[in-house]
Amino acid sequence: MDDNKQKNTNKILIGVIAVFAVVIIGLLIALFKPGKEENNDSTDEAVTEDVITDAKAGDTDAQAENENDQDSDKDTEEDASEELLCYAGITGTNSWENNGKYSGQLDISITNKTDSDIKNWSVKIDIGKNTTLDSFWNCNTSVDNGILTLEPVEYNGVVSANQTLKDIGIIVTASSESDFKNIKNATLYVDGNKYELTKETEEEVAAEAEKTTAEEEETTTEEETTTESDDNSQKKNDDNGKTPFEVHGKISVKGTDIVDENGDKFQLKGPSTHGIAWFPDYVSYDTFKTFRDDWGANMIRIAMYTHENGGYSNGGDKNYLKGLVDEGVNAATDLGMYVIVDWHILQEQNPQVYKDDAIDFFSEMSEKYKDYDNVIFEICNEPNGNASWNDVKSYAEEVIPVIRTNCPDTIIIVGTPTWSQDVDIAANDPITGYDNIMYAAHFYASTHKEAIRNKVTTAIGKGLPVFISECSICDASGNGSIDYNEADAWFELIDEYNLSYAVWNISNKNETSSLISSSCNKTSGWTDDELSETGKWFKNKIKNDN
Ligand code: IDC
Repeated sequence: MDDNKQKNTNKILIGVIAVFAVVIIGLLIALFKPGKEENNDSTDEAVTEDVITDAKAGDTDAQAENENDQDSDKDTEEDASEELLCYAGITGTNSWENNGKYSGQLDISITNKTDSDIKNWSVKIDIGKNTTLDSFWNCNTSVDNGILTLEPVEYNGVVSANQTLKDIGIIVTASSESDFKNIKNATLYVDGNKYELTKETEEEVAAEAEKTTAEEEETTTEEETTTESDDNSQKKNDDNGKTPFEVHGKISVKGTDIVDENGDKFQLKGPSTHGIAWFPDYVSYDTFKTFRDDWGANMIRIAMYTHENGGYSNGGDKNYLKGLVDEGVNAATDLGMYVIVDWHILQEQNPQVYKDDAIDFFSEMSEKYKDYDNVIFEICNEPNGNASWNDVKSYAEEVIPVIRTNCPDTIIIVGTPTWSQDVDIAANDPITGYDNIMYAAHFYASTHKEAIRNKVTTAIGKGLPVFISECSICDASGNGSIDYNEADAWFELIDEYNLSYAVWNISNKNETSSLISSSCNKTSGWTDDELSETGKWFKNKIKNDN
């Protein structure tokens, strides 16, 4: 009896333990079920997705693994419907037929909607094996078997939290229009791995969607307000509530001064773009408007490089570049601002090198803008190296008459040797036979000091009209430190002689001369915090210097 009792007790105990064990195991399974895992690791996701892709492609191992794991399958379906937080975008902005082939410009952006910076990015684009890469900007490139890889240049290696990196562009030539149109996917990689970070839960997606809609609504309202204020601000930037052009009209050169249509001395002042092929996004109405309304600028200089970076005469896409110039001229004109079209020679040193192109270009520009009284032509940014004043002068004597055929009295700025410093030399032998010709003097205050100021005063003393069509307060590389004392000395001279000036440069490139902070991707409406040190200094200068 006792034995039986003992056996029964044991059976009950074993039963209880078994039930308990089943419950614990059940709980553990429920807790660690893959479906409940948080998908916060991009690498895991990429792997899951790869498995699916492989399975579709018929990889039996991957398929078996996949079929055995329904939950993981379900997860992936959910992942696919989730919005990516970080991704590369690609937009075609311009395309054209090119000798039986098809060329076009593609702008690439990288969006980072997370609170952490993205570093070591690269972007891969399947351009196809028959497509060639013609030019690119703000990125390094390599092409392997039809796959184009873009990598950062020294100043855009980080995509800051909650920012979109822009201004990366390429121009490609494809065999046909459809091949070109097929280039539509750009994939983001970080540290060499595909980067497809998605939101963690559906709730978050919903919350984000709600936020976006709210933001969109806000933006729409803002846009409405902007459009309204646009109408008013067409008339802004002058005491009379008129645009600079409405007040000053057609300008001309009298003695060493620029005078307005009333014959009053007038000073043009405003920023210069960086090379428009490098930073096309800043060639816009909104960008220029910010300079007009927030900075008090009455002029914009549009710098089109002729040599560097697939410049106009060095393999650049002429139609695309002329299109950008046109956008800039029209934006400035709509805003009632004066605008310089700058043939930005630099690395080729001598303007004679691309003279034929210059003649064609200015023939076309002067015809196109002959009725635009706000346009100024700058025919050779900075002759340098061995280019003598004789070279420059004889170049100018061929280009000026071409412009004069269409524009009898438009102001023309002629560059001078030694990176537009030798105005004193030009003053000894100026171009004769034409009115409204000015001569360029450029300075970068940390490098160019008293000696160059003396050249300017000497030239003016000899009656030469000087235009400071490019300047900054850092060194001649466009970078380095700012020399505020020399900058002040230059502006004393500018004020004393009523000199007009253009400030290098409208971009957020990570160099001292850029006016916009390199961490800011906005192309207009910058707060002071979003300006570089140089930007803050010049904003104050342009605004308060009357
Ligand atoms: C510089 C730009 C720099 C670019 C370089 C190309 O700031 O980002 O990489 O050109 O050569 C000039 C030129 C102007 C230069 C600038 C600074 O007119 O094109 O821009 N500078 O070096 N003259 C004196 C200085």
